[in-house]
Amino acid sequence: MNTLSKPKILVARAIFPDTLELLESLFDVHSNQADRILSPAELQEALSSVSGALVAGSERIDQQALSRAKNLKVVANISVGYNNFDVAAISAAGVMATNTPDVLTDTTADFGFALLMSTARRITESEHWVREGKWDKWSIVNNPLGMDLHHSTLGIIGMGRIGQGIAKRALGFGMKVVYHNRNRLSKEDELACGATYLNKEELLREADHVVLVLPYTPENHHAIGVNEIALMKPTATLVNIARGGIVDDNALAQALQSGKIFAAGLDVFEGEPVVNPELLKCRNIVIAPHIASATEKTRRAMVALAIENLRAALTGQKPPSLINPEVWGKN
Ligand code: 8YV
Repeated sequence: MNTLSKPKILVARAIFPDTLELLESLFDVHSNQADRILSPAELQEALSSVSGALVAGSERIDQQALSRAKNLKVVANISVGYNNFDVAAISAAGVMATNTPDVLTDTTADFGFALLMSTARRITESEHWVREGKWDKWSIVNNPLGMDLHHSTLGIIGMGRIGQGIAKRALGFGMKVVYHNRNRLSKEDELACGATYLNKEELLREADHVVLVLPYTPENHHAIGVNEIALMKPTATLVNIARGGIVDDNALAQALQSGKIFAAGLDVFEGEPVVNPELLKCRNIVIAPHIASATEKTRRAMVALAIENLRAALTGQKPPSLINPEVWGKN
């Protein structure tokens, strides 16, 4: 293939250099290795001349972004969650949309569990305690005292692949697992996770630890706010590895500051990468910068799957993780 016949694609965020080289052998690549997030106008401009685009959660793909994208056939998200996509607008434009499920399930479930442990056992707070020179204040009752995970009740809201992965890890800790999900799991899947279905209110009342792994949709906006937090135990922890906006961050900060719940572990935030200053004031919080899928092996696997989706779409094959199959074969 000479350069002129290669389809033109956009790589909207920096990717691994060796992967970029591979892409350049297949496509005429316009990449953003500088990794400055494109403004909506820049994204619209960049999409106007390409057949495919590799994007991430930082790129909002909606009617405005697509308004000049006359040749675009596929937008491939390097992410399993796709709340950055207006799928209806993408489908209306006849464009295929893809995501990266499965390849990040175990890494993300590991991280969910790590954040849960770190939150319940106050690991980052303890580190600050040591760095502030307070170790000499050690006493039986004056250490940062945490909450046990083993033999406690874990409530998982959002029981997809990652939620189920967390449930399976919890079994090793002898935890009782309860879950809430849009659709109840099959008996077989419930058994494999050792998980019991509860409605959301029951779960919030019963759980010692609540982990959020549900997709962000308009219905799930502030699914955890003042009223939901009020149902939780004062000794409970809340972990969010799903999306910012599912939790009302102002309400959470207020609850953490007034001791309505014990602690929170957050990988995602409303308006990230900015973190609500009231949350930053809380000592009983573990903060991570949206790193649940961040191991090199998994990020490479996500990029590889996104590329495979893009390559398939541009060579007349059905992409392996097509979100909007109704568009398939129509563009
Ligand atoms: C990504 C994620 O790192 O896959 C997801 O849904 O949240 C993360 O794995 C992030 O969305 C980058 O696009």
